Amino acid sequence: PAAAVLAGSAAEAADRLLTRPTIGLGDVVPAPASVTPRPAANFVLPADAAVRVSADPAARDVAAQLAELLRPATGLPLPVTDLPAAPGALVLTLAATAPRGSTAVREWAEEEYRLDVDVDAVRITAGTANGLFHGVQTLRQLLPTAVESRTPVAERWVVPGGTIVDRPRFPYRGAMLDVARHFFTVDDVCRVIDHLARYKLNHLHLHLTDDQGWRIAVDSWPRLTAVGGSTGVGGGPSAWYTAADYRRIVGYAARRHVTVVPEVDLPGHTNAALVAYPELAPDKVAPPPYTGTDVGFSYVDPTDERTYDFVADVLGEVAALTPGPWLHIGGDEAFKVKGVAYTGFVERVQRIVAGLGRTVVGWHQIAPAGQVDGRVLQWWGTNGDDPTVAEAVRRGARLILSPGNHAYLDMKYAPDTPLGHDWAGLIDVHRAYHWDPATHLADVPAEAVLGVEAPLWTESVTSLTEIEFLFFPRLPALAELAWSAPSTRSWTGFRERLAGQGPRWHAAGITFHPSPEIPWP
Ligand code: TNX
Repeated sequence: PAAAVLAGSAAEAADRLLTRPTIGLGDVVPAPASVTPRPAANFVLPADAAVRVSADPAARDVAAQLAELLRPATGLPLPVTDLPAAPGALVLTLAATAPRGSTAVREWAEEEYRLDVDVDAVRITAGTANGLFHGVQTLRQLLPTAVESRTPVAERWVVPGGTIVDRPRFPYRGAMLDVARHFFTVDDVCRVIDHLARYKLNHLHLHLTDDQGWRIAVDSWPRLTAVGGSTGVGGGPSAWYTAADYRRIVGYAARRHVTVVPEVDLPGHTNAALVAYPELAPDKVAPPPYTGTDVGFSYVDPTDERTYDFVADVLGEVAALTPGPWLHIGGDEAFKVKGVAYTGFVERVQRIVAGLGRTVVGWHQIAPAGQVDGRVLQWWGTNGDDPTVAEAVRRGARLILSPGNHAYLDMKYAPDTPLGHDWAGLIDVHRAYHWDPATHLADVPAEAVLGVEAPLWTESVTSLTEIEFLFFPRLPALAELAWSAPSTRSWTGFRERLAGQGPRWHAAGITFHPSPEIPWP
């Protein structure tokens, strides 16, 4: 009997050793709000694990996505079934009132979730489906790196025990993709959406129109794409999104709790539209198609009523295809439309957007135009002392911060890295990470800041691989600024946590810049 006891405890000890996770509960990007490890409560995914979920269609879909995420690498069936839970399960609960284990009735913050890892189950609880979705992204990072494999791997699927309670600092967390300078297919855009979702970003801004190309079909002005969509930087090819393509993007994003923000850039950056419809041009003469990379030379005629018919038709059709609340009207670098001609134009366009029941977003150049309810300025400056923008905020504008010298993903990492520009400086990972969105702009209160967006202009970017090289590892840095409270994060900790993402990107086939600032394993 003594030998049997000994053998038993040796087996148990060996088992405990195997069950030890390689990842700590706090090794998550972006950093969670609160992390309470329970080392005795590690969970191992059993072969008969099922995903149990509240009987709500949006919650069920998150559960289905969790199963889809885990099946390729684990090779397990992972059926998705309704609650109540059985042992060994992954449990997703939509709790309108109080989370498990709490006595007081508690309000869930927007997008908040709670993740409880115990020996018998992993439970994700949230007030809304987007909270459950974010919890799933956290769980994904707590599983062994091999979870990123597209084919089955022999692995003990250990999750470190304990509790995470997590919520975002800012409600708007996004990235922008310029599909006008170079076009990217629906599949490319969907993969970009996956990258956003992984790091809890919830907005994708599509820069749909520019001098070099018009990329969204508009039924009432068909030459915009037929003619205006036939060029890009450096030449062709002819490419744009049909209404069906765009709906596919919007639907794919919605399933991942990402809102699409469409931009129609006005009154400048419009050469492609003028080639298609010379009646919109100030001299009524079609300019030659433009395939270079200069800015600021083109504009639609702000003195012609036909221009406003065009704007109303285009924004009306784009709004009809877009479930989200935002319509981005551009407004940047219209150097040839000055003073009241410019502010008058922007004010009319803002009223058109308001008339469509949508919220205006514009680059911060629209600041001098009159306030319209709820409008949002996307600030892309490089000097945080901007009295014109501060004044617009005093008149009621809100802000999305995309400082050119911290958040512009088309800037180079370092002098010797390929791809990108340097007009706003070089942006290594530390520079992307080292600023505070709440205090970045002088004389602007933190409450005016809706969040952060990382734009990727694509004059020099031609493929998904190149997008990924510029995104990773800076996009997760900006995602952490937007999600995590300053008290939960530091550069030192971020470097370590980010390092752990490298092998995951490698396993998932994601290209990244192996920045020398990060201690990659
Ligand atoms: C400025 S930033 C632009 C874009 C260019 C970008 C290149 C902004 C609102 N406008 O048209 O693509 O610089 O970095």
